Amino acid sequence: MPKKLSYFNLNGLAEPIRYILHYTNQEFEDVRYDVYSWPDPKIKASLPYGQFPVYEEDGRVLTKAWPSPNVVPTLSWGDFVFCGVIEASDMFLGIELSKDYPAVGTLVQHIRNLPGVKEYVKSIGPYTIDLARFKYKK
Ligand SMILES: N[C@@H](CCC(=O)N[C@@H](CS)C(=O)NCC(=O)O)C(=O)O
Repeated sequence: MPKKLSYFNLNGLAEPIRYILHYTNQEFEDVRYDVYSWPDPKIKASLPYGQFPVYEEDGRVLTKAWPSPNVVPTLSWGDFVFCGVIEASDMFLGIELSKDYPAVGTLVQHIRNLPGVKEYVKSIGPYTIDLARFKYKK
């Protein structure tokens, strides 16, 4: 069952999906586009709604929705999405939300330390963003 997730080389909307796929030990192609050279008109035109993330499995294309398995009894896909929102907010806004909201930090750390996720997080290292290099304007 070939699986493919396409997004920018950033955490953003794709990272919770990556976490879930790593945590559930699923092999997938992690396709990443350079955010600083976006938009690529050819690739943008090939996307169902002109936007990422796009998830493909067995020829089926899923976009504008996130895979939503109930991952384990104590964690839902919403926890993963929430973790991704916090991480992306921290990166884009240059803040550390968990400093003011320790419970948030506990959940984020819990997810980042899950088997599969932990090794993935270590392998990619921290994300950074330089907003001044963005070419894309809506
Ligand atoms: N509501 C949409 C949001 C998608 C979205 O905003 N994607 C952004 C990246 S986070 C994107 O592809 N931006 C590039 C563009 O619009 O050309 C969804 O959930 O798929």
